[in-house]
Amino acid sequence: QEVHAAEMERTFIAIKPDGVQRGLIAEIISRFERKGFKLVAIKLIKPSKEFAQKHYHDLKERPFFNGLCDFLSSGPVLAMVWEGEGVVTYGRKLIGATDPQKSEPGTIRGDLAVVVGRNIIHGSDGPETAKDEVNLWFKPEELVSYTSNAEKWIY
Ligand code: FUP
Repeated sequence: QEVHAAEMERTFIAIKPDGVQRGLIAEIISRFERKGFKLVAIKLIKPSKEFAQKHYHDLKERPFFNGLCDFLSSGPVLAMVWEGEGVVTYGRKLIGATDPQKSEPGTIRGDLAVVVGRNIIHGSDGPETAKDEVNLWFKPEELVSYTSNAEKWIY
């Protein structure tokens, strides 16, 4: 079945400073890759606190906002865009519940994290947020459109 790249859903996924420092990059990328999602953008960046505040603007009234922004800007973050059918919702499933004490085993946070303030990964929570976050973290020319050989065996 032919599926055109232009119709394909995209989501923003970031490995936070704790995940990078703990050496979990390959483990996490591997889970998205093996599922059948396609990597279309990736870069390692150390966000400023101001940038972290933009990323988490929806949470600015929450008591943990300041600590959260300090944390996100405390070290390198691996920013990515993943593409595939249902990738926004299924990406959240792969990631697991926000609080790793509540995430199921088998999920990234369930298997690899212990506390909510160090939950190693971010994933957009809906299609509109995904568009906003992709635009915040990436320039259009950083997104790579291509056909992967595996696609005809996935779709
Ligand atoms: P999620 O979409 O799963 O990343 O969760 P939220 O957008 O609700 O929260 C964003 C981040 O805030 C979480 F990843 C961790 C942090 N957080 C806390 O530190 N304490 C809380 O009680 C809730 C969230």
